[in-house]
Amino acid sequence: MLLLAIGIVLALAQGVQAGVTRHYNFTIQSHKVSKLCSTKHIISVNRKFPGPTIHLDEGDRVVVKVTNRVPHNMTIHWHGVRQLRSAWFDGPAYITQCPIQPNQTFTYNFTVTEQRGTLWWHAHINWLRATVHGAFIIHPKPGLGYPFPKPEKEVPLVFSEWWKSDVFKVVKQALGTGGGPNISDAFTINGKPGPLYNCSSQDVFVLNALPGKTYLLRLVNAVLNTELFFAIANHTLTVVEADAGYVKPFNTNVVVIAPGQTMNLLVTANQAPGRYFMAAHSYESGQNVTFDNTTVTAIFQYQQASSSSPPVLPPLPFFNDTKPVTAFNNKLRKLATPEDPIAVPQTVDQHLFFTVGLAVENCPPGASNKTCQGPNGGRFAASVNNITFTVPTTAILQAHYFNTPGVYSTDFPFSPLVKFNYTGPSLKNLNSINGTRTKVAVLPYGANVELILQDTSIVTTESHPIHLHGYNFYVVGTGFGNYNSSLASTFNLVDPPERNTIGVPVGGWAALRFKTDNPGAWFMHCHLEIHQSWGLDTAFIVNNGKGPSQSLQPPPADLPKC
Ligand SMILES: *[C@@H]1O[C@H](CO)[C@@H](O)[C@H](O)[C@H]1NC(C)=O
Ligand SMILES: *[C@@H]1O[C@H](CO)[C@@H](O)[C@H](O)[C@H]1NC(C)=O
Ligand SMILES: *[C@@H]1O[C@H](CO)[C@@H](O)[C@H](O)[C@H]1NC(C)=O
Ligand SMILES: *[C@@H]1O[C@H](CO)[C@@H](O)[C@H](O)[C@H]1NC(C)=O
Ligand SMILES: *[C@@H]1O[C@H](CO)[C@@H](O)[C@H](O)[C@H]1NC(C)=O
Ligand SMILES: *[C@@H]1O[C@H](CO)[C@@H](O)[C@H](O)[C@H]1NC(C)=O
Ligand SMILES: *[C@@H]1O[C@H](CO)[C@@H](O)[C@H](O)[C@H]1NC(C)=O
Ligand SMILES: *[C@@H]1O[C@H](CO)[C@@H](O)[C@H](O)[C@H]1NC(C)=O
Ligand SMILES: *[C@@H]1O[C@H](CO)[C@@H](O)[C@H](O)[C@H]1NC(C)=O
Ligand SMILES: *[C@@H]1O[C@H](CO)[C@@H](O)[C@H](O)[C@H]1NC(C)=O
Ligand SMILES: *[C@@H]1O[C@H](CO)[C@@H](O)[C@H](O)[C@H]1NC(C)=O
Ligand SMILES: *[C@@H]1O[C@H](CO)[C@@H](O)[C@H](O)[C@H]1NC(C)=O
Ligand SMILES: [Cu+2]
Repeated sequence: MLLLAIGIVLALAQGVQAGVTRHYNFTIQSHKVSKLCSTKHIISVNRKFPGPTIHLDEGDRVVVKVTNRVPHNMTIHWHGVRQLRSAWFDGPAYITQCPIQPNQTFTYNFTVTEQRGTLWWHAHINWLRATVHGAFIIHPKPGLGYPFPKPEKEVPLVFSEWWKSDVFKVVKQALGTGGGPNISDAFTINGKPGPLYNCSSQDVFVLNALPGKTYLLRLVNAVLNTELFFAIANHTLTVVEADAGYVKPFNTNVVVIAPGQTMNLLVTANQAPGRYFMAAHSYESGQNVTFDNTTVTAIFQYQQASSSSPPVLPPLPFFNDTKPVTAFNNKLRKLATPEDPIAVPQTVDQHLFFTVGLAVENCPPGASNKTCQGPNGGRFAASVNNITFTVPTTAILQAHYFNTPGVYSTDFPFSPLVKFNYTGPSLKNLNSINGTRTKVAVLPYGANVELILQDTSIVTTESHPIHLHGYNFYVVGTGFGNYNSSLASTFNLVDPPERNTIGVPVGGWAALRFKTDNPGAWFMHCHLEIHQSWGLDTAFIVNNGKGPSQSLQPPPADLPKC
């Protein structure tokens, strides 16, 4: 017994060997939850909300057997994991795989290399990610530490959005009426809304802090439809990582995090012993958009603090205040040290210019006006380069690999066919939908791509958190108004942040660069769930390069069928 204990201690001291396999079982179940004076069934993994945290070391293999025990189709996406040559396990429904149908299983099986930090996993079908999500933590390789002092403790803070009603009803109603979705009733931190809501005084996440110690907070924004401001009363936050990429540490009082994004912060318990709120509320940049304006809280509680003292709330910027967002995002700089190298493409082989924004579909002839409650008696939609994406009924990756015709077309325009003043006066009267289509943009292997994402004012300008699957990109520039190529001279090609999700500035643009070193079919979409449903999506197909090391692996035998 003693020898065994010594053996375990030695094994821990030496660190687990890199390249081990981490096994998880995910059972998709429905379970009853009481929150905010009401009870409902939610769909979750292993009856946990948020779901289990995945832990691994860089270089490990992750094997997750997913068993679907609910009467809904399911897929799981490993958000931000590059899936080098293993696109089959990326997860977006009908892009890389057909869904795992009720009573079916599918085993996700992939390695995680050249990445470390906080990422997350979530369902990637029909708003199920509302309750099916969790943190995905990649620890540095054994023996390698952090580029900052080792924290006392590491604490995931997973933000999500809570409706008292069933989320299926919320999306069904929005898509049925053509109008905006009903707003949520609360946000939660690690599944708990905190005491500022009705019937929630005890339903709060508490971080117990020791005076003088430093904590690593691993933030995950799993919220569906709004970006967030976050702060801790009276405490300075040090940002050390964004989207699993180290950044040059900087201090801030407030953090901005969009759905899909993750961020690591250090906070030191250096204030008078007490109880301090960690709080978040919406950053909503769209005009005339109704949104959840409530405040979610958790408590940063010092060991000696009296539990009777009411915690103090931090000030948060006003909901539509873009200035602190710009200031925050402009501070993000990749660490870019010999241990954390950077590879920004310095030249460009392929220029892409994509408009992203909301749109209006004219009320279809003969349709009831009950189904046309969007702007100007039409229906809300969204588009990229004026294409409203239609999700196919066969997975694009399968169609690509097996040369199945008729699933998608390859003529996604590399720049808008109609040029206009993208951020000028609202174009509400323009029917901005050019049919709904499954068009993809095909890119060769090994190309240096520059992608300009340009917000539009067709309905309202708005910050869109655009997520690209299978890649990280360098954010080499952002700005307001319309992009033009003379702005390329202002790009940061030295230490731009490397991300997988970028909040394109409201009424502005973001310039991204990446190298097409990962073959497959890769979804790109707005991570505001309602915008994704409205078609603010597209996909890339990146062709194989030369030889097996530049080619997609064959599909797994248990890949679900449509
Ligand atoms: C997963 O489930 C299988 C079958 O029930 C079991 O044998 C295995 O130990 C489980 N693995 C983990 C990591 O829980
Ligand atoms: C799934 O399996 C359960 C138990 O075996 C069965 O009751 C249920 O009808 C099955 N559901 C479907 C959709 O096949
Ligand atoms: C996972 O993939 C590896 C490499 O292809 C393979 O050797 C292993 O058997 C797979 N494991 C499972 C559980 O499918
Ligand atoms: C703590 O923060 C609150 C709210 O911003 C502020 O009113 C108070 O003065 C701060 N206290 C200290 C000691 O800084
Ligand atoms: C917002 O609503 C007001 C009042 O209905 C309207 O005058 C204005 O044009 C709207 N703005 C946008 C950008 O839709
Ligand atoms: C939130 O919105 C509601 C409804 O529009 C409004 O009555 C309330 O004052 C707002 N609360 C805050 C904190 O802005
Ligand atoms: C922000 O909201 C306030 C109050 O709702 C409004 O008066 C103001 O015009 C908005 N600012 C912007 C930039 O939209
Ligand atoms: C919807 O259509 C009905 C029947 O055509 C009409 O009576 C009603 O006024 C319309 N409602 C709106 C809000 O336009
Ligand atoms: C685009 O619209 C904006 C806002 O109305 C205006 O200031 C700008 O001059 C316009 N740009 C062009 C090129 O027309
Ligand atoms: C989008 O396409 C539709 C249909 O072809 C066309 O009427 C509209 O002018 C286009 N809008 C834009 C902004 O390109
Ligand atoms: C609409 O789509 C059709 C077919 O793809 C294309 O020929 C046409 O140029 C598009 N129109 C606009 C305005 O984008
Ligand atoms: C589940 O997916 C299958 C395969 O794509 C599809 O035929 C079926 O209609 C889907 N079921 C639901 C409830 O969406
Ligand atoms: Cu969006």
